[in-house]
Amino acid sequence: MPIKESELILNPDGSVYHLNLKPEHLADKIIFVGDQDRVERITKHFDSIEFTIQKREFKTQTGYYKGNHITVISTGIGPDNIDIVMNELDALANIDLKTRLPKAQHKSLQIVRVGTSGSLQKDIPIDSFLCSSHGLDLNGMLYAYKLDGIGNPKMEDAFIAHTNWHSHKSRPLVIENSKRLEEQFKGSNMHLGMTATAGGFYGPQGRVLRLQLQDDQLNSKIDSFEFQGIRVTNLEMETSAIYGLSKLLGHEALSLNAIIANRATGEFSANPKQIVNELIIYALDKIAGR
Ligand code: R1P
Repeated sequence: MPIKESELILNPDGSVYHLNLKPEHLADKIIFVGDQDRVERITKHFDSIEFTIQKREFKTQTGYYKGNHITVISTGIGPDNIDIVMNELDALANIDLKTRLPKAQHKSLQIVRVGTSGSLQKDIPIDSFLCSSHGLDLNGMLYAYKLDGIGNPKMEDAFIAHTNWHSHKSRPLVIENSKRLEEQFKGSNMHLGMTATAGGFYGPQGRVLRLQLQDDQLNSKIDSFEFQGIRVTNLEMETSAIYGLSKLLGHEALSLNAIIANRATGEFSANPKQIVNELIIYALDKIAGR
């Protein structure tokens, strides 16, 4: 049965609803950034740019970097936006938009997030790089989907017990990265750790302005959690959603983080743009095989 017009919404020009992209605009190698202004900070290094479009916070540019065909797209902030971006990118790759039927041949995309994040550990300082070995989902968006065993129930149970996780919140879910991409992007200056993905910036990440938290000790319990040598190193708002939907849709994903804050010491980078620019160069060099 073709997917109905109300479910897979296309614009009058045939592009997907939010991203405004057609299949020919998409490369197999994709870089996600949060901030729409970060797209050109990446593509200014490209040899050529063949396509640019923006709708809302979703800005896309596709071009070539040292012979590699790459799409850079801004996702905006949060797991709800990742749901939109991942589903629409997968539709471009794996659904025939004319017949509205899944294609016979599955195409796997390679997705690398180049984002910012706050460290939870004193020994992972500001202005460093971190690659997410796992996404620790604390926001629950993924529970809309049949999860088909993508989590790690033993680690999740240990985390729930360690943090005395409140039963009204969604069950934490641990999802692995693409080991192949981790191997490709690893480096001596790249920390590795489990990244917790929150569904908000303030309360959901333990920040207090004027509202009290359900558990004001949660961040310190998260940062003291350890399971088989794995600890939670940092907090941000997209990684677990990218890892989860990539696993379910058959894509490879890796999240790279520029650490711009340290929640354990209270420090914030004096020049966050610089460390993000350094991570951009690092990621592009790894794509180019350097
Ligand atoms: C919050 O300020 C935003 O910054 C981080 C968080 O994940 C969230 O999206 O990442 P980006 O700088 O990549 O957007």
